[in-house]
Amino acid sequence: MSNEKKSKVNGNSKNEQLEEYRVDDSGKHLTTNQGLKVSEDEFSLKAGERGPTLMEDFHFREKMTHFDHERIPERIVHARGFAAHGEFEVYESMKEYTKAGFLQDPSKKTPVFVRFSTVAGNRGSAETVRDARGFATKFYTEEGNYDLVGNNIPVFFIQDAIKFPDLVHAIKPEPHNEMPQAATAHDTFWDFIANNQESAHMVMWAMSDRAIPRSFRMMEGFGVHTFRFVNEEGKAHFVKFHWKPVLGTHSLVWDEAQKINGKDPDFHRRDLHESIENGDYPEYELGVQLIKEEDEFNFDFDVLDPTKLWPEEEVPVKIIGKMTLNRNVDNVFAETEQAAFHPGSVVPGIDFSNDPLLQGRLFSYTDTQLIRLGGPNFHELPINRPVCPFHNNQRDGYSRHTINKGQVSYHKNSLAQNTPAPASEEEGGYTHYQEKVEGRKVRTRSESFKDHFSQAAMFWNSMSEAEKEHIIDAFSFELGKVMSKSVQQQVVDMFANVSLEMAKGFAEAIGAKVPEGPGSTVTKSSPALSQENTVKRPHTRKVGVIVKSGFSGREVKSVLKELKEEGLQPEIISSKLGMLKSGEGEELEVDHTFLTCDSVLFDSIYVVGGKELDKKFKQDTSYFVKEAFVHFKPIGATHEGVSLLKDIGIGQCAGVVTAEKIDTFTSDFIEAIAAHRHWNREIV
Ligand code: HDE
Repeated sequence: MSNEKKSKVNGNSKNEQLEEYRVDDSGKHLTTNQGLKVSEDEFSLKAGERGPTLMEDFHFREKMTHFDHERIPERIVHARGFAAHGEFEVYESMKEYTKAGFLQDPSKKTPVFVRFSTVAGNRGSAETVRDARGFATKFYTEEGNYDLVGNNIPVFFIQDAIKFPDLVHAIKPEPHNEMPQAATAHDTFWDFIANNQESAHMVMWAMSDRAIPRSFRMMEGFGVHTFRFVNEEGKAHFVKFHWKPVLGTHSLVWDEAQKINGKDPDFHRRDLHESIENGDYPEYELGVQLIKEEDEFNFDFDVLDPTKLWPEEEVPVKIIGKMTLNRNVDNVFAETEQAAFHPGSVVPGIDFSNDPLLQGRLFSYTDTQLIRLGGPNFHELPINRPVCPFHNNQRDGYSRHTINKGQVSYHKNSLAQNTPAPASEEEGGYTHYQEKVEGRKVRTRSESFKDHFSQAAMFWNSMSEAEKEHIIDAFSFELGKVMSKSVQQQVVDMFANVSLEMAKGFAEAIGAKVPEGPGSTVTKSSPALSQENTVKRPHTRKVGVIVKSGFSGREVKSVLKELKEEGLQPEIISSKLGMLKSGEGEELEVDHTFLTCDSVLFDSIYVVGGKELDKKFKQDTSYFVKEAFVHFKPIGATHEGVSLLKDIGIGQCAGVVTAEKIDTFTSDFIEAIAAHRHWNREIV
């Protein structure tokens, strides 16, 4: 490895390992896969200038055959995903709870690879659809790979893995016409929901703003299931995992989300990719909720039920470490697409619970890779290789890379002194937590899993007024697209058990029979569930700055400088690309025209204007500002922008910051941007 390369990859064991596989083709001769230099790559070998192509043309055949096989099956769920590399560090030793090596030493950095995804859409689908998001993390630890394969919603639709194929069949485009793509707004999904009422709690999350995140960088992650932490002494705690984004948890509004899907179907991956390229590394803190084994039955939910969360006010989230994503992949297929996650990839100190959803997942993930990645050797793909050595007696199969030496490939043996040999617990061998289990073989569900509505009601009770309104609108949209009146009514009646007020709200909107009650008696709420209570920071927010030549140069430049210093990203929008000249002669480069970007792609709009504003400029500005206004975004205006805003009909109101002179404008505007959205706005 060259010194330059070494310094780039040093200190991150996964990156060092990947370096061995990286190939730089630039500046090289073109060869076949056998290494033969190719002299011609544009014309196939023919019998005569105008004659047929010859079978003998091995270069043509190799090139075409490879091309013909370039696609692999996409993931049946979570097909649309985007990933990045990074590292994880624990804040303090978790020795008291777990012996997991990567959770012991705050000075140790563990390489990670995280793949975010939507669930329902296919690999080419748009990204800001209403859906849960996958949040799958592979920790490359010294004890083997640990995969935390989570979602951005802490509960799941179903309680038993055997129902997963039914759920997914219902969510996916309907089989007779393959519509709609990446959407739950159709009959089969809602028919499934109404007839599988354990889904109520997750549906509440899916209809909430959580299902349309602003960015992968601004959403929480959850392990969903209850796992076990086991310490050196063999003592176990039930544990739930949380990822808390340092930038807070923020969402789009539905109208905006739908428009982004057209304007930039890559919105979320672009955001992640650009942030990392800009050095604004996404950060998430790892939190754990811990319940003692002896307290298993002390709650009003069953800890094994994946449709239940543990309210943070009852079981606090202990923040134990931080993950930083600091490197984009080199090749999306090789890394993101070939990454194989599996909730069963654990390390000593982390174990499972009997959650029947988790138990089924432990089967499904290896099975799916066998078809997707074409055989049993997918663990050898560079992205999936552990950074620690691995040895066993598994051999052969499609695409085997390792060359296992020697005559022995079985255990027990004497010819290789009975190696590779199992390791004792002291030597790091994984031992399963010795939970006592006994029971009859039954196909049934525990009574303790049968309350489907209390936590759904708690979720509703915890929402702010704006969030409640969004949930009613989401149900009204989704059910408004359902053709079957019967399914619509079944859903209305089902969700009357969560909140009568809510069910009435959307029943009216879709012309269904308004339910009469009795409704829910649950009054509990969990403030941690509302995004109103999240962290609010202006960092990395995109500000679309609408400017024209003749603008007030010095002042505007100082606003832009201040915004940048505070970590915001102002981007200049005007009628044409090129340079703008201020009244004082300063120059400003235009990043986008009104055509190449859109209001929905920014977190806020700052109207500056300039001299001699023509009708078209005013119309375009008006469109951008009005869109931002109805999406409750902060809007700023200075100089000529102030009167432009007045002409558009936008006066003083929440989140609109104007100033003839810039005095305190920038700090007020930044504060408005940090607030994310301003719901207290009369939209007429
Ligand atoms: Fe998955 N899930 N899942 N899932 N899941 C897959 O594995 C499955 C569930 C999750 O970025 C598949 O490699 C079953 C819950 C993520 O590569 C498949 C059940 C949670 C990803 C599969 C569940 C998840 C997957 C498809 C019910 C949150 C993407 C491709 C028992 C805790 C990982 C693949 C990536 C992917 C099965 C439910 C998260 C088919 C059977 C609950 C983030 O194996």
